[in-house]
Amino acid sequence: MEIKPGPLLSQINSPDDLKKFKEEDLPQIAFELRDYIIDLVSKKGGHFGASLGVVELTVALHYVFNTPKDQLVWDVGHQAYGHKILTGRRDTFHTNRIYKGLSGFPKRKESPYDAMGVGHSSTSISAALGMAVANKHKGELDTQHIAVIGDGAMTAGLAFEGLNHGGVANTNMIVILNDNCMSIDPNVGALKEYLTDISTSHTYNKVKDEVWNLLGKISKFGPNAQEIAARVENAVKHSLLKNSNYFESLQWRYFGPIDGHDTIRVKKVLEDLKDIPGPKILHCLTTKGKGYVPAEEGSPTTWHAPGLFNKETGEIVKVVPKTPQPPKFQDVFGHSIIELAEKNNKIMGVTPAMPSGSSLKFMMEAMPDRAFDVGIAEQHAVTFSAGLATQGLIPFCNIYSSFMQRAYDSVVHDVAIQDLHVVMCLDRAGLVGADGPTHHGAYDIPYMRCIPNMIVSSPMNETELRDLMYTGQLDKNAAPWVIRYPRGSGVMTDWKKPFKEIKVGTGRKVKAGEDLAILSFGPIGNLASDACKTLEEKGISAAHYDMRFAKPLDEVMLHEIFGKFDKVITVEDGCIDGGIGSAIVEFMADHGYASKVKRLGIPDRIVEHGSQKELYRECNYDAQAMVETAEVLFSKKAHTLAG
Ligand SMILES: Cc1ncc(C[n+]2csc(CCOP(=O)(O)OP(=O)(O)O)c2C)c(N)n1
Repeated sequence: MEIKPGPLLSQINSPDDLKKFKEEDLPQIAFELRDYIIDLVSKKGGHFGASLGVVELTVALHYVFNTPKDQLVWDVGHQAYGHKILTGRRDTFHTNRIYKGLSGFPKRKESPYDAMGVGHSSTSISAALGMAVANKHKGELDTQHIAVIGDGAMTAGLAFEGLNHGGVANTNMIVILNDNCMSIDPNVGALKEYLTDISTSHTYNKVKDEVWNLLGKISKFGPNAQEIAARVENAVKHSLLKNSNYFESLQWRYFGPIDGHDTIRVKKVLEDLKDIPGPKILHCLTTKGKGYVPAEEGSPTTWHAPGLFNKETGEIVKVVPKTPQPPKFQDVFGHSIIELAEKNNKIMGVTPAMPSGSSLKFMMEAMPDRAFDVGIAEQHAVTFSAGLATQGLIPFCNIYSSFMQRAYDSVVHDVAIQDLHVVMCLDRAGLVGADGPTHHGAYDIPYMRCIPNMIVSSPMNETELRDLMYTGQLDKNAAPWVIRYPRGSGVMTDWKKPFKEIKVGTGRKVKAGEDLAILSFGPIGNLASDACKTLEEKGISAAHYDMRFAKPLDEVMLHEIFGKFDKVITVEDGCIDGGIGSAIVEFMADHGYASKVKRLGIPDRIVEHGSQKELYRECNYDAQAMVETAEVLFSKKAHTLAG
């Protein structure tokens, strides 16, 4: 069924079209925009609650500001669906997150309205500040710079760094703090408590009202806005606001909190703020999932990205499989860590804001004193884990591979150099699918294997994940550890087997063969198993080895492999450059072997979004690619012999 925009929204192909409407039409436009998002996401999937929460803000921003000249930077970008629809992408929005379709996040190559590409959190203030300083330098003083950041993203160190610099940079900049009290899971930490206090304090709100009364005059005064702004500032200075407000103390003029769902109010406030020079912060209170009852009344975490759902009933579509299905690796992690922690009281769990995504929430529920959500704070999560480890505890610090990029120095400086026993579970390692390049866990094998003292492992299946977790927590294996595993399900339904130790630095032969060897790392090895079967049918006998460790490598096994096979294929769900294939080629060179090796994995380019299956195909490391690669290795030999 075709999804039709409402009568006003259907006339809007750009912010210029939006500006043709009268102020009193804006609530209706917001209503239609919300409805369009609900229609589309219910049928096509994607992020949901966050975009619904900023519909009014999005309409007001594009109405008031002169985008794309004015630079509008969304934080994380999962809430930018309304922005995309208003900026010329309404009719292509049904391709959102689909292979070759629109990106689910703002993307510079997609539109001039996407001032900054994004996907990771808390970048917006620094990016907008850089733009503001650049435009000041160029003399473009009339350009506005707006960062829209959630209360969750505001908890990250990077956001603080931007605020700290921005407070003294004296640029034309507005930060809109979109405060809905939620991250993906409930927001955590002292800043969250502070924001709640400031939104509910009577004393504070009395002062705020005085400020607003003055501010309200600015529109009338027009050209004298600067003078009025100075008076506002004085009023603020002489009140308790300056002393009690976090943002004011960092030299940002703080306004709000205001109701972020009152389109006309938000529009008016933005118009006023436009004329006030210097760094400003507008605190908007919003509700995640606003305007869609099942989302407002249900769990915001579920409605963050609910998958397909019935718009009328709010029922989330669940395909009930006829046969038992393998669990997600995340759930294997989540249940296994509890089993291990019950036996070993030194084990602790740490997640930076992904308790549901990583399934650490099971441990947080079962053992609240031993599992922590530390907020969107990857760097802190790693160094905090290092601190726990100095005192003899064994933290399992679970971080998505791509988010771990942000914590690299902590890994080197606080874990590896200190030689601490921290088990870093890298979730979403490899190509993640629809979230695309910002979220692909492409680089962790090289960036971890180059660090001394590091053990880098990956399981081919669920029980291997359990066994690596078990092995990683044994005192005799105390070292900085990495266990990487991908998004999604494994292959075993009967996975809850007794834990077994795996000797560190050992792989295993999955299948014997005579003609060539395929060496895989991680669950991509299951596709290698499929490839071996096809090759067998084609008369090529392929051996298959599951490497399990990228560091230390199983040198005994590698000697055996290179002693026997002159054709080898390596395959990994990670970037080829510097990955395990590279490690194997280094081994080969170091030991004087001369086999023909073909390395498969993520190529040296940015891989866009699509399903994992589509992307493995595109990147040439699915089962078919392995078969074709093997055939090429053989045909080359045939050619050489003939020549
Ligand atoms: C560096 C990083 N860590 C974790 C995430 C995963 N993540 C995506 S959205 C989100 C919550 C953001 O909360 P908030 O900023 O309050 O925005 P809201 O969803 O509430 O609108 C998290 C943790 C991320 N995108 N980037």
